[in-house]
Amino acid sequence: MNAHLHAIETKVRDGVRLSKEDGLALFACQDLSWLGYLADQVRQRISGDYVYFNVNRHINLTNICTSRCKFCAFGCDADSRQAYQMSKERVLEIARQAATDPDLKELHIVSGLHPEWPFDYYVDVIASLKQALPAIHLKAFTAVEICHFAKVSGKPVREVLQILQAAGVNSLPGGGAEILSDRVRQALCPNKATAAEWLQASYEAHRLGLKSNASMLYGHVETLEERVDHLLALRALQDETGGFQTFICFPFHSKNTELEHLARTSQWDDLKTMAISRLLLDNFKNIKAYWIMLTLPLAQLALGFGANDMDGTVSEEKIMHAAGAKSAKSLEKTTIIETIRQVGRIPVQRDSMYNILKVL
Ligand code: V47
Repeated sequence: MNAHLHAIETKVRDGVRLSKEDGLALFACQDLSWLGYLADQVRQRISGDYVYFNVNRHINLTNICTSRCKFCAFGCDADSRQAYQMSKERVLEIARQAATDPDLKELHIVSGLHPEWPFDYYVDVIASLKQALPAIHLKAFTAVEICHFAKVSGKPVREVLQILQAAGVNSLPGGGAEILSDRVRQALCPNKATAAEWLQASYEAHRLGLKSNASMLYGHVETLEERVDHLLALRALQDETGGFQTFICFPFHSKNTELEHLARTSQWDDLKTMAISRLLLDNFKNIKAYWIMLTLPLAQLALGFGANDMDGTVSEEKIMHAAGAKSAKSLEKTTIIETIRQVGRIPVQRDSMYNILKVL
C-alpha cells in the first residue's frame, strides 16, 4: 500500500475529513477489501449495527416526460404506446390499497415531467392523498420535478415547495442528481434542471424544513473525477443545511435506453463506489443499498461496504425495471429482515424520517 493510502487510513481512523485527492486515490486503489474495511469502520462509528428499512409503496404518476434523458428507459413521449398518466382517483385507489398493510408508512412518488399537467394537478393529488391517508408520509417529487413545476407554474422554486409542503409533501426523494456536472448533464439530460438548479432546489427545501435524499447515477459517461466532485458537492451542501437524510448509489442500467451499448458496471465498481461514498460523505448519517438496483445479494454485501439502509419493500418499481433491473419488483418485509440478519446486523424498521419503529 502506498504512503497516500496509509495517510488516508490514518485520517479515517482519526475522523479527519477526506479531500478530493483522497477520493481520487481511493478510486485508483484496487484493494477492494481494504476499502470495505475502511468504509465499514465509518459505518460502525456512525450507525452501529442497525440496518434500516421501511415499508413503502412507489407510485409513478406518469411516464410521459419532456426531459427524455439518454439514460432513462421509463420516460416516453405522449404518443408512445407505453405512455400512461394516472387520474387522481387511480392514485388514491393505489394508495388506499397499499395502506391496507398496517405497516405501510410511506408513499414514494416520482414521475416524468409531463408537458401539459398544470402544477395545480400535483398539488391536488398530494392534498387528496394527505386527506385520505393523513398518517402516511409523502416522499414526493425530486428536485428536478420541483424545478419543472417552477417552470410550468411561473412561480419561484421556494413558493412551489411551500405550496407542496402545505398540501402535504413531507420530504423529497433523491433522484435527478445524476452527476452534478454541466458537461455530463449536457451530454445526457440537457432538458432538465442543471446541477446548480438541483442543488438550489434541495437547499430551498432544506431551508423550509423539508428533508430530502441525495443520489448519484454512475457508470455511463462520467469520469471518476466527476464522481468525486459530485460527492463533494453533496457534502458541501450537507455542511450548509444538514437536510439530506440518506445517499443512494444508482449504478446505470442501460437496457432500452439510448446508451444500450454501455455495459453494466461491475460488482467491484458498485461496492467500491458504495465504500468511497461512505468515506467521502462524512456528514451523511445513512447510505442506502438500494436492492432494486444492486439485486438483493449485492445489497447484502454492500452492508459490509458502508451501507446501513436497505430502502424498503417498495412494491411495483417501474423506473429501474424499464432499464433491465434484474431484482424483484417488491420484497416482503420478512425477506429484508432475513437478509439483514444473515450478516449479523440488526434489522430496524424505520419511518421516513429515520425514527425507529421496531428493532427486530
Ligand atoms: O432520477 C433513471 C435514476 C432516479 C436509470 O430518495 C436510473 O429514497 C440507473 O428518485 N439506471 C429516480 N438509474 C428514482 C428515485 C429514487 C429511487 C429510489 C429511492 C429514492 C429515494 C429515489 O432513478 C432518476 C435517476 O437518477 N435512474 N434511469 C437507469 N437506467
